[in-house]
Amino acid sequence: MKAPLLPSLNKHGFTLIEIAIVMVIIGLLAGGGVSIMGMLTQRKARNETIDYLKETKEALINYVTINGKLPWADTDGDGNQNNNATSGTLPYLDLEVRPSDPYKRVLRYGINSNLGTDRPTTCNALKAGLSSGPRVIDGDGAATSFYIAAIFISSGPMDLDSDGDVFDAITSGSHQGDNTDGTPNYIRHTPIDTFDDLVVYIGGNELYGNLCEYLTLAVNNGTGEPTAYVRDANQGIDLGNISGGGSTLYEIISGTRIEIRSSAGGGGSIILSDPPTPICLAGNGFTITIPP
Ligand SMILES: [Ca+2]
Ligand SMILES: [Ca+2]
Ligand SMILES: [Ca+2]
Repeated sequence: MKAPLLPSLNKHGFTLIEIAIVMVIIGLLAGGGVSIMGMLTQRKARNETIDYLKETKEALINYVTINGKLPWADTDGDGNQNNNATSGTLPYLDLEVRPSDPYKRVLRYGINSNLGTDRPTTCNALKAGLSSGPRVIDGDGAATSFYIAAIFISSGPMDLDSDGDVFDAITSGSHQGDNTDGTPNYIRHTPIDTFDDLVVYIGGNELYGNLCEYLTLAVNNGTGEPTAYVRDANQGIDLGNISGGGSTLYEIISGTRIEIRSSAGGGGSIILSDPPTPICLAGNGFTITIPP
């Protein structure tokens, strides 16, 4: 018996070919849906990471304003800074921010070693200009590295350069750097096939404006008076000494406690002056006079 010339019809009147075509279309739609969902989920995680980095930066700037210094890095993973550690993970407990990014990893964190001690050391280093510590190359700018005050990095979701560390390096092209250890410099870059880290850094000038206010102190020593020693009691150092009849200007940080003493190194006794010391100075300028 011969096979029928027309394709067989089911009870709804669709040919098998029509059903097959519909099945393929449904399959394509479902597959596309999955990949769109995946893309949206990835974008959501990336945006949440950018928000987390912004919160972290705000917390760091506020921490510096309150404490006069950056927190050291955390090197033992307990969330608290470890003294004198310039690279490690974010000390999230000291900063009072969430412990990890949306990828459930703690941020990498590095600072300039001069900015973790106290306000005078930090401000003196910032005023002089940073000349050591972590450096970064920014993929949106010149291919030259520059010194920064602090840097914090999310690894992003992947170890895209497949070096066994979820932080990535860019080792070819005009902008190169390595976020696994910041050697010779860190790198901020838009995502590429081999790099998906998210990087935020704080420059010296940005920190300076939030932290350091200087004033000029004039000290006049009366004619015939013995040498007077001008002491910064906050730092425990002599700013200088002035012989009788002399006058000197000092640039000091607002809030510094000044003493005028009869001997070097905090020795001797307080010398009578107008106004009397010890005194805490603030404002733009100040004059202390030792009467003859
Ligand atoms: Ca710690
Ligand atoms: Ca990565
Ligand atoms: Ca990597």
